[in-house]
Amino acid sequence: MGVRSLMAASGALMLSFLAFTPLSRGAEPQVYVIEINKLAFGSAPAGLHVNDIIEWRNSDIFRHTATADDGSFDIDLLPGAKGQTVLKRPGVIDYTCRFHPGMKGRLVVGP
Ligand SMILES: [Cu+2]
Repeated sequence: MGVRSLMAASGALMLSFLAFTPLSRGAEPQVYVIEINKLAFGSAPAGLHVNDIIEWRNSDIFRHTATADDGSFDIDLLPGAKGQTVLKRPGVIDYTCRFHPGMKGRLVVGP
């Protein structure tokens, strides 16, 4: 590999790095609410980005958790309680309730 193609490769690498840097979005973090009720998570919001916030609200009569499969969050909510998660990195995060394994959801977080 010559110097020229090496420089082109590193330039492309830098561009893809910049494209995936959260600062490149230039938007303020948004807060999205996911309501939990009747033993189910409300639908996950679309268009999530790094630094956005999920506010979990337990409107059910049961205690629930929002527990990420990758360990990135574990929110424990008594009936009527709410809690927040900051999305730290891009990717797909599947989550469940530790008390009710049939409760499932998925967050898709863009850069
Ligand atoms: Cu539950």
